[in-house]
Amino acid sequence: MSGNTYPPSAEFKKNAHVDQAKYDAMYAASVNDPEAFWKEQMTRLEWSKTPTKIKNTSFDYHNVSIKWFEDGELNVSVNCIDRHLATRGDQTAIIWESDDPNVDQHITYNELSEKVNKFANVLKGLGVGKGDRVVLYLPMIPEAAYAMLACTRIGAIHSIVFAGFSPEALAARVSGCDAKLIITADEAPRGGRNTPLKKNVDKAREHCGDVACLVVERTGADVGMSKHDHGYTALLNEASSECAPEPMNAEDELFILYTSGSTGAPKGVVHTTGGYLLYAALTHEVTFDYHDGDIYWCTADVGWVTGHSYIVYGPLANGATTLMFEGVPTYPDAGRFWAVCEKHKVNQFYTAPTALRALMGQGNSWVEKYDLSDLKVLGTVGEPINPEAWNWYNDVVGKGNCPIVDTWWQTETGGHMMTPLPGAHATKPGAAMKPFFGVQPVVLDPTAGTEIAETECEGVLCIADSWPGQMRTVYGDHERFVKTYFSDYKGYYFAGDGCRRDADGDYWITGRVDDVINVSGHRMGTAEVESALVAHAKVAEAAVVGYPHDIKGQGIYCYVTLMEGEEYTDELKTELRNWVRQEIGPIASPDLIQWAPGLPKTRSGKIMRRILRKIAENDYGALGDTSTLADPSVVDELIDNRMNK
Ligand code: 6R9
Repeated sequence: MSGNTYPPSAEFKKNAHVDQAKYDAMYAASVNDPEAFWKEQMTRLEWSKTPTKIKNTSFDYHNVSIKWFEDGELNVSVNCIDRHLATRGDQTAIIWESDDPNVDQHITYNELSEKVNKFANVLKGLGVGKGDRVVLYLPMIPEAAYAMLACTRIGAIHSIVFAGFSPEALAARVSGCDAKLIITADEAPRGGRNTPLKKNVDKAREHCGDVACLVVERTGADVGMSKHDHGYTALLNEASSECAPEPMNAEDELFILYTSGSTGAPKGVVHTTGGYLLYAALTHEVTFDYHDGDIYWCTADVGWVTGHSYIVYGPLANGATTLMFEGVPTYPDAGRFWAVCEKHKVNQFYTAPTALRALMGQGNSWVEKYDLSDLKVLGTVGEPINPEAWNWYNDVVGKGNCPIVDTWWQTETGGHMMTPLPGAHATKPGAAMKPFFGVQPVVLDPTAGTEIAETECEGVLCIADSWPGQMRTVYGDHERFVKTYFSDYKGYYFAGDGCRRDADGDYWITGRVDDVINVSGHRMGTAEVESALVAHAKVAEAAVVGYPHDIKGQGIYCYVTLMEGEEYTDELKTELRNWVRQEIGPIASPDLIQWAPGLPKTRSGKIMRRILRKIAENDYGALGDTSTLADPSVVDELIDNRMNK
């Protein structure tokens, strides 16, 4: 099953931070003596108080507790800005590429410092202090990075809500963390169209109450300001450019980021200051083989964890030049990614398989038009990458010269957990390959919950010990944290993914083993879409599953039962699609709705999703045992419906 392997070139290996021998030695050190390993690594950060306690962690179900560097003190903005000023004040920190291909901006570390200090004073002026929560609902503009860093400067905790989420979803997150302030923009230009962010905030406040709002003027549109609203530019112009950094304990909360799980509403994943930053910085340097002077571009949005760790915190902690892109891959045309790579001489490029699949379908000429000779390393994240897309990335984009790092990780893990290192490992199309330093993956038998000892095996992926970037808790609900990640397989962190280990001991992620689906690299709980559907007055019941989708990886397949007497019409399907977009956001828009006058249920009333998944996949031969169903004829009816669609 291993297929072709792609070793790094001799030249690449020669210049790489980590080659095979170094990886082996460092990995062994990191798991044999984590205390010593991380004590040495922590010196890559600047601490105002050096930690003496390194690791204090327990995965014991009765007492899950994760602390790293717990008596250390530091400030994230100092690490991402101040300590670079003496040596690289005039170096570009952020290259901003606007939605409009004719507009860009280079922001030096000196300029970043000035903006962040001023922004921090603006926040203080609005009454925000240490420990307060601030929600960011912003386009991909430099002010998003300024806002994040300004929060860290004063010890406020940010919670970013992706600008594609609806007012309803925004309101839930604002209330969920009891935010003191929302930072937004008038509008968000993307792909030539403007999303009315400030108007969305106004709608959200109908649900979550009158939280104060700071409005960045991105397009200058007239958005109507109430007494709860403040214009950004005027306040920034008045603010002092000096704001003393708040010394933070390593375990003080840095940010909250809501993410979907298999049950219930999204959870507020909590990351803390020291361990997270160290892990983001180390992984950024090692995984991408980032060298001083390189131009690095991650195409994610800061609304997702990838944007947190690999647009802002990791790169800036390393004094890197990080590119931030406001637009979409297909605007003004399908060559945009490659045009930006050529224009800014990008060396490391990090994107999602879904974008590659979409661009692959547009033909090679879009890539071939541009000079991509500066590219050195290519990365992917967010979902399994199919070999076709991997090969296209390797051959057409990388011209066979750029190692591909397929990075497996999660919002919960803070940074890369498994990935090939570009100068160390011969990559395999679709394999996440090797654990990062300090990460101890195990493959468990799903039912017995025991570790599988054989090298070649398949099962559920768990992690046996803590690493510094690990989430610490679910905001306001430690019990949920324990229940979600430590109760199915006692003594381990359960990631929710399945995996295969091949004969060489390399890891392949096979996808989620729970009710989470991955749509265009966006993670979604099927339960969230179901609860949006049943909130519609005409819907009695809904069951949502993923099905294979050529571009998105997985599409959203909804089985819907209507209230007694309602009519099953095509118009209603459209109405339900729009309804879900409004409840959650366009990313949750159902791809297929199938009317289901009956759903397959066990006698105890549990929906048999396994069967629904198979029907959605058009795979009727493998429905398995249907004898426990209360009414097996329901299945035939669903299959008939599916086939007649
Ligand atoms: C960083 C991020 C996490 C889930 C994760 C897994 C899937 C991410 C992957 C991958 C296969 C990869 N996933 N990277 N699957 N190969 N390289 O995406 O975080 O949004 O929390 O999603 O994404 O299923 O469990 P998040």
